[in-house]
Amino acid sequence: MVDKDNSRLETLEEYIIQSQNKFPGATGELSQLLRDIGLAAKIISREVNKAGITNILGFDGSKNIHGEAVKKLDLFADQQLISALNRSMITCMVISEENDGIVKLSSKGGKYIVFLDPLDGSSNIDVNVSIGSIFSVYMREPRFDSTLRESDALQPGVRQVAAGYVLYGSSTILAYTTGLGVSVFTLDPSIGEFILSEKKIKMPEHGGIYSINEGSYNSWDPGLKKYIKYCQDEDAETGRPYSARYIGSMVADIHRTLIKGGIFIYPHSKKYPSGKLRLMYECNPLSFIIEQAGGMATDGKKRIMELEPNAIHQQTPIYIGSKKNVQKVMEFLEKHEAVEQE
Ligand code: P6P
Repeated sequence: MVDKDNSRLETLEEYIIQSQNKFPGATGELSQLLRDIGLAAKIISREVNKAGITNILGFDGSKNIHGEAVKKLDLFADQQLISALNRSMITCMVISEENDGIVKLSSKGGKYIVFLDPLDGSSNIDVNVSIGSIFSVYMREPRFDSTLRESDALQPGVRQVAAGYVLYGSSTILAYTTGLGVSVFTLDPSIGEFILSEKKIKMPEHGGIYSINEGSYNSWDPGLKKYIKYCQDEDAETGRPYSARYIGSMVADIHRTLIKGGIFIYPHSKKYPSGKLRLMYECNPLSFIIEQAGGMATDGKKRIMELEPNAIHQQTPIYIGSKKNVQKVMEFLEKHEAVEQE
């Protein structure tokens, strides 16, 4: 595709097909799944961008499995993504934040399982702050058992075959990886196409931004308190004091971290003893993206993508971002855990 000044523009569809052509054995099914998500993202983007003038803001009166009031746009996004995946008959089931159990699709033989956070950060919808959709794709295991079970979906993040997010912000962008680096596309609403803006993106090895909700300071581990104090100390050589940035929408905070570097932290706390963010449809997919861009993601001790899931809505603490920043916070956590154990 070429622009009016004859410059080469690569659409998401073209990029997916070209990437697939590098694998002679590829069946095209994963490509189709990614295109399905791209289509749903365009439809959701249109609704998000006009939400203020249509009756789609606000709550629909129900609550999700986490007891959080469900907003109308959450349900709209969930429906659009699930119906797009259902139409192409290559996904056998979806697990989504908006549904308590597994959602079985028409194709019982579909080879993929997809986890979704259809509209992450939805508490920000009413105040026009960026929100996002997150997806994580696995091969169905065992392959051909006719009965679909939750246990088929409980696979560690290292088994993801694809993952990504859509960020509905000042522009709508889609970032995804299939394990060969991270590609970022920007939606051009005038032509309704996602256009390639970055491929094989590499994040800074270190960043001068820390991102955490400091409202829960009193329930943090001592090591984390000391790390945040370290970030705030003056030290020109290490670029401190760092800047504090917290949007309260994980996709937006992670996208900034991907581009500018730094660290995003959601620790366990008194209110969330196991952490607030969900392993399977927030932490694993975003960890896949960040690791593919050269970063790191742990729960404070273990690599996020090696955590063995035991529930589809399981929560976990997360420390994610530039490698040097995550390594530094883990030093503080380990050092102060050792002190506590003495
Ligand atoms: P808090 C949004 O509700 C979300 O799930 C993530 O997108 C975000 O990072 C986090 O929760 C914000 O939580 O407790 O800081 O408001």
